[in-house]
Amino acid sequence: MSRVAILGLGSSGVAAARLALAHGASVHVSDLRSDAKAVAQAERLQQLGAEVELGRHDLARIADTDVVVVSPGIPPTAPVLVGLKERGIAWISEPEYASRFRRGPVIAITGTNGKSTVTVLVAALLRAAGFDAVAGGNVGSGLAPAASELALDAADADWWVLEMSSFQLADIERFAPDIGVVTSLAPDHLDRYASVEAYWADKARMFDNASPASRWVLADQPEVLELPGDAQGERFVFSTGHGGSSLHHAFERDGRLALKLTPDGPDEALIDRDQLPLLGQHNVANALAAALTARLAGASVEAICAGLRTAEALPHRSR
Ligand code: UMA
Repeated sequence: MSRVAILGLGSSGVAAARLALAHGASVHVSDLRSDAKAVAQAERLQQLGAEVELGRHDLARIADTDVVVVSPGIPPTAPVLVGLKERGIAWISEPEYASRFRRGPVIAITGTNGKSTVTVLVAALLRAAGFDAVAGGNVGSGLAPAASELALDAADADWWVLEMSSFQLADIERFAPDIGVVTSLAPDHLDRYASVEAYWADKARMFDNASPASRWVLADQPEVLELPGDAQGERFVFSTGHGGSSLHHAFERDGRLALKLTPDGPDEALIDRDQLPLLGQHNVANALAAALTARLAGASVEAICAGLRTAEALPHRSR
């Protein structure tokens, strides 16, 4: 029986604990909180067979396991992670753990702005094309489940579309998306990172396990185009700059969104910009990123057009 330690009793910790228990692991969960909500969550997991400790992390107990899964809200400077590092104990993020139970292709979407909208939209476009596609990961806010919930309820779906935050990418090990998307890069989370470069470096970990079969969908922004470095795989670029160029695989031309997957291939006209229900230039970029990704995943142009025409904005989210 594998022994799994889970740090943090938020939505990702609870989901990872349920996943580990469902696979017969012996599970130890701990969280510094001990408020009423934490107690209620702990009781639910205890009923499923987990050992839960609130109010502290017992380093010796955590070290005595095979896998340590860390919640994204726990920074590397947290005493528990510093203590594990001192003992030479490695840990992984919750989507890394979840993806070990995945038996099909994965699309990963990261970036500073746009990643939630693109994640939900890619899944919707793939469903419009008849695929069993599920969105999850960092999205949160009740809009999509944690990756571990997908592993529990949709392990065999045709496509997983996972939003990955820098915190989640920081602690991957084998995670290797079939298609990876970077929507944009801007300074963010500087309360946790010493520099913007350190934040972007965690996002760049998405490319760590690249193979020649990997496909990368990148915004036409210098920082984004540089992020993969010399990672293997094919690059595709979306741009809201008018007209498109030989560098662009998704673009807007004469008021219409279009794709061009190969330099010699045909333009594939999508919908008019005015037909996109999502407002604002940033959502044109999101639509182009999602359309290009869905097309690479096998959706037809017709299905993508139908999905774009009925795209819905996420409540209270601009990104
Ligand atoms: N904790 C400890 N020990 C510590 C520090 C914290 O036990 O030393 C505990 C806290 O008490 C808390 C838990 O660890 O109970 C941390 O939980 P969490 O903050 O990781 O929250 P989750 O509910 O698991 O939500 C996380 C993501 N949160 C963060 O990254 C901060 C959610 O992203 C995500 O939806 C969810 O996993 C499922 O994947 C939210 C977010 O704001 C939406 N993300 C940031 C963003 O989008 O900018 C990155």
